[in-house]
Amino acid sequence: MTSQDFIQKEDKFGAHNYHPLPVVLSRGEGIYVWDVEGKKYFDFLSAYSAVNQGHCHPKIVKAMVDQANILALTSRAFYNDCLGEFEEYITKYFGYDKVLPMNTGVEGDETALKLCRKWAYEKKGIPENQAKIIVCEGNFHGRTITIISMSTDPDSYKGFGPYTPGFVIIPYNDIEALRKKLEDSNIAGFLVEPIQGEAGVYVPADGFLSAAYDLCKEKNVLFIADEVQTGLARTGKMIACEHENVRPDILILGKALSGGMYPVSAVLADDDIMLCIRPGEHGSTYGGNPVAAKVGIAALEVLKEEKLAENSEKLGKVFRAEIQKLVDQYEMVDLVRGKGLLNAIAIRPKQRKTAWDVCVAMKENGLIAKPTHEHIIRFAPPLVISEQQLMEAIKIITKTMKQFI
Ligand code: IF1
Repeated sequence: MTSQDFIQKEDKFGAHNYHPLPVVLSRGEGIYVWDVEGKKYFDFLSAYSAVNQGHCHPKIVKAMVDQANILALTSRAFYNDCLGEFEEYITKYFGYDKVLPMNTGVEGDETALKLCRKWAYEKKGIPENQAKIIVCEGNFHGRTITIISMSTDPDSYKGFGPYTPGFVIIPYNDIEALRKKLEDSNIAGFLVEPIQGEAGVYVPADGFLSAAYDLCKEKNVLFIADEVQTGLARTGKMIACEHENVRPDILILGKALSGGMYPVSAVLADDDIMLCIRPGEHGSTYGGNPVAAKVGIAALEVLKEEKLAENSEKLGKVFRAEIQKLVDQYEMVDLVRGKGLLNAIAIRPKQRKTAWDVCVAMKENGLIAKPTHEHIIRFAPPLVISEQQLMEAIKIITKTMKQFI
């Protein structure tokens, strides 16, 4: 079967909820993927930062396969001999009292919202059903009905109402707006992405996160960080909040917590918050299963053993400096922004050419990335990339941009 055949099959039998780049992948290793015709690509999406450790990392594969051969799923109706080890490992790793394991990122966000509301009623004393949570314009936290209820992107929410109430939306990166909304004594939490991914890798002003955290503390409001995409070494620190020495009250992790092997997410908090949820009040069939526990430990170990935060920090600077040369040189390349190896290039559309056309051309040249909005391309390679490989990839990006000039 050719790429076209595979594409047609998906088109015929699958729901049309995606519009993928026309490339059909069948193999991955480290920073590379291969299509069904055998062509090799640099992967500059990394499954939206789920494969920070690189495709099919041998250590993570081994953890998964070994455990899958022993015991894969027990449900949480019984204990298993892997979960406690994972819980101890991840809580010590990030410095929290407790963890609540789930599977997908959006489940992590939902869990954090439930925790926050429960804490608000039990600890803060907000009257029943009155708790509100502040969120930001341009947010992306997933696809469930509650999560899209806080979205400001019509593609995400339109046609899916009625919506879950209890959210207050402020502009991202607007500390004064936050200060104002925090005057309401029914505010329980502030949910924020340290860098907005879907909005186009939008980095807030230096000091925004720490100022927001301080304001939350003043008002006894929980600071909740969605680090599903920004966490786990992607931005040059283990979590992006570290750039501003902020320790979130509730920390949400996902994606690279499995290195792309398997859906593993986690919510971390201290006892005062986490113990507000009691037996029977929250959970998941698969959350915290033995395979997820082993995969999660291996994925976290790889980040430290291979110093991926340091590599991300260092090569992110190289990437932005190199792309800045294109910005200075070519009118079409508007700007580059990001932190660590989470970056985006904005292009000025030319002769009706969009970021999509640039991504198709880059694919032809051997590098795959994804547009977000009309004119922004996200660049997020696996963090195991070397400087030499990065320079090769930049050559492909440069060559492609030149084709459009
Ligand atoms: C898709 C974007 C990225 C996330 C944050 C929670 C979740 C995500 C900060 C939910 C998921 C994804 C999912 C993917 C597209 C994507 C995305 F372009 F939409 F914004 F990464 F940049 N919090 N992000 O970024 O995690 O439930 O999917 O595991 O196809 O929807 P999930």
